Amino acid sequence: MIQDIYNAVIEMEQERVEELVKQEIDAGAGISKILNEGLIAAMDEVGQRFADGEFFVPEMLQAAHAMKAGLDVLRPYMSQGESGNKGTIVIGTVKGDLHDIGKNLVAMMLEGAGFGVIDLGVDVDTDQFLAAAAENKADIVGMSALLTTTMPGMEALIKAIRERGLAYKTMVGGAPVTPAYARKIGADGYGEDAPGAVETARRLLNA
Ligand code: B1M
Repeated sequence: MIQDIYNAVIEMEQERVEELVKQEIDAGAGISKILNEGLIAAMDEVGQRFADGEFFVPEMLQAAHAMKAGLDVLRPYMSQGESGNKGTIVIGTVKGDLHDIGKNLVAMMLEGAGFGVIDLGVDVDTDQFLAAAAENKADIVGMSALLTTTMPGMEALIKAIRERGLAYKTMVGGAPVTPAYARKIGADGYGEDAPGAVETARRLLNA
């Protein structure tokens, strides 16, 4: 049951999450149901428990490993989809920020939607983004931030892109990022979640 996946993430049982996700796929449960009601819902609860002082960093980290194990099982189903390169997206989590689960999910779904994705990982600074975007002839530079303290890294990168007169479109996202913040820092697009990021990328590139 999906509820078992949810519980296993919260209980930080990595192998059990893997097994349960496989079982649910075999039983015909939809990928988005497993993702939204199992894995993502559980991470929201983990965040709540951390905020409430019931979980600390080690628990949050282990739950993240369990979630990632589940995502790895889902990956082949999510990144197979439309073929053909609809455009190249360089994506990363901004400087000072180590959260990558949401960014990985966005990258997987963009790939599945037919975009070429260059994932720079976490803790990526402005110069690294700019170098990778130039090297890969990016159409979109995508930034993820999960901390209020690292969000300004997005604004700095967008400013650097504008100041250099570069043509890359920019897309931002991450739990604390809002459409209003995206507009304020001059981003071309915002994604609330992974499907939202795909929709935004399609709109930005008319793809
Ligand atoms: Co961190 N953490 N964490 N953490 N962590 C949060 C973000 C926090 C909200 C928890 C809380 O207090 N409730 C809080 C931030 C508070 C704030 O900024 N105001 C917090 C904190 C405080 C911290 C530390 C500072 C804790 C400490 O050390 N004292 C520390 C910072 C480390 C650092 O980055 N420098 C820290 C560390 C960690 C772990 C390493 C333990 C771990 C991350 C492991 C990893 O990612 N590899 C972790 C985790 C797991 C979380 C929570 C619990 C879960 C995040 C997650 O994976 N969510 C998180 C609480 C929460 O968000 N509810 C929390 C699931 C994921 C699918 O969703 O990432 O939102 P999300 O991605 C979504 C959308 O946002 C969107 O699409 C995704 C898919 O739907 N999206 C995009 C994301 N990027 C996008 C890009 C786009 C478009 C859409 O375009 C390019």
